[in-house]
Amino acid sequence: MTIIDLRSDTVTQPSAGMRQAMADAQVGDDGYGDDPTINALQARAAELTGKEDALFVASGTMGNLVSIMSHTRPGDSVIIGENAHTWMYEGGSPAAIAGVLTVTVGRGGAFTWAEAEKMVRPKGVVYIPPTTLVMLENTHNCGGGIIFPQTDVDEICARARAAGIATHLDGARIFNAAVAQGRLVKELVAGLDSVTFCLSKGLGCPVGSVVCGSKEFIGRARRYRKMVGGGMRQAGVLAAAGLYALAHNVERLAGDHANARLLAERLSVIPGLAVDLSRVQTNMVFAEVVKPGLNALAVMAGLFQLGVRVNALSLTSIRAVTHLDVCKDDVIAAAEAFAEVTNQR
Ligand code: TLP
Repeated sequence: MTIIDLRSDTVTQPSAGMRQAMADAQVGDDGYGDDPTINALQARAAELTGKEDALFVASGTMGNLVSIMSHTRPGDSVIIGENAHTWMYEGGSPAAIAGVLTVTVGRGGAFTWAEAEKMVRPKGVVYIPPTTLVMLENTHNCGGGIIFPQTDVDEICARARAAGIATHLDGARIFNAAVAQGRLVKELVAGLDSVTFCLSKGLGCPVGSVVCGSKEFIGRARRYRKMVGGGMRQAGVLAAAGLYALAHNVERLAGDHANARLLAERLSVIPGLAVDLSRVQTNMVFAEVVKPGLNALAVMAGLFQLGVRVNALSLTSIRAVTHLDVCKDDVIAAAEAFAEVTNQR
């Protein structure tokens, strides 16, 4: 049976070209700053994000954690969007390791400065955890892969800066946001103090993320990366995959977005499923199971029998993600499987 895996864009296999680039990579001990391929990746990441410097890290979770640690002190409070990945799925690391309080704002992922401002807590009062960081996520995973409205990003950054509060972007899928809007990543992140982006999602690498920011910030992040066990050695073999992805796998994200739209349109006409097409903006499709007596877990299990893999994020909600290992015919076949499972049960 052919498997159509729509659980995430993290499931991609490194391509032959990427594996060759990894095999050919020149490497050195990054503990001494000697790995030329890691250095090249970090320089390229800084250039693409318009920041001074960059740091290769093991994962998006590590990138967000070392960024929080670099912007805050234990006991500070951090404003973050509702259902942000960092809040939902990073093991509680902001609280457990960085020692910060997270305060959630907004609905469905994005938020405005007006919403954030209400939750800003002042500095210099002994009993108040001061707000030192605002975190955004673009695209927003649990929001359905939606794009954070750029006017809000820019206003939040400007107003936070004026208030002496740092801003960090979980830009795990910022390249999806850029391609979908026909804009450069550096334009989208210009107002932010720091950004983490992932190589291991739609860009198709086996592992790795990059944190970008000022030289001083990256210096701090490097120290925290070491503290959490993320120091690198001859990891240029991994960085080579990242350089390959940035050269070959960015523009093609538009195809993933077109496939997600096609899937969403097909799912939206299946009785028993509901899809908010206005939220299908990049490579994710969220379908609500609205048929009485049927739930998302049963649909997921039924699809599994037919070789289609998706994730149930709640009893009613299913997420399907397109990526470089699924084509148009795959999403058409997946939609047919959804119809079969939903009609049968
Ligand atoms: N997201 C994964 C799962 O953890 C849910 C996925 O399948 O979507 N930020 C965002 C917005 C993410 O979606 C993810 C991973 C991360 C950070 C964490 O990246 P990793 O898995 O590299 O730590």
